[in-house]
Amino acid sequence: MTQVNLMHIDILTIFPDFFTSIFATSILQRAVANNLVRLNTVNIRDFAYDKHKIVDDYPYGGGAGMVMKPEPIGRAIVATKAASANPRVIYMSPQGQVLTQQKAVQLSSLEHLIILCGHYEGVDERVSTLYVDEEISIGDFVLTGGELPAAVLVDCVVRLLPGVLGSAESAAQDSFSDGLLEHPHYTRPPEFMGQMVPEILLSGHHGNIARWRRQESLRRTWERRPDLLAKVRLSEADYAFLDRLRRSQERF
Ligand code: 9D3
Repeated sequence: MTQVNLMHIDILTIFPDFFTSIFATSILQRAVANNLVRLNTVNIRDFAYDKHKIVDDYPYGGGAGMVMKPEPIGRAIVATKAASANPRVIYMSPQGQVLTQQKAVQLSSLEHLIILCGHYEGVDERVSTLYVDEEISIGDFVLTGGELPAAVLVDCVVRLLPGVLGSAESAAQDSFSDGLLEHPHYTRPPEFMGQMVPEILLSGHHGNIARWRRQESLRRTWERRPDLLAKVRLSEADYAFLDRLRRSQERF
């Protein structure tokens, strides 16, 4: 069988070891073994040419913390870019656009991602200006560096590549794909610590089960993430169910 879609991902970091166990785990490892993706780390320190391999320096203008020097990162990016015709350079940064499923889907069609992880206070701004195509954040909370965000992005993108998930796990049915939270899941035993599996799931009536699941999805989204409801396309039956939910709520 011929391989047509091999995504290439390079991660530029001063902590390459961070990614060893992540890349060696379950789905990512299988994707690499099946030649669906090439995952590679590039140690930015290898591109520091002074004898102490210094990658950071004090900020111009003063202030706390250190800034990553532009030269080693610049060299690392130029060397990594040379490996393909069409690389996309992404800088994991608290100042970036917040990652969404839609963004992950877009990135999953590219052939070469170069992901730059910052540390300390971040990288010299000229690196962004000269080499970075886009900056991505994973949310409004403070981490110590870009490595965890890079791992999150890789996981999120790689699972979308054709052939990575089995048809059972298929990414097309993801909750964030249809915009609603998922319905609850149950497995055996039918009773656990006095808690029963909902009768309808044991009924074998596929029509009723599908309707129940849809309604539980709507209920959870309405209760936990009402912001998502505003963005999804709903059927008449969905609206009718949500109306009933709202009215039952008003009575208490
Ligand atoms: C709050 C002042 N600075 C920290 C002492 C700013 C700062 C610099 C560097 C805050 C965080 C970081 C390191 N974070 C990342 O590199 C990062 C990140 C994050 O912290 N949250 C969400 N997404 C991302 S992507 C990269």
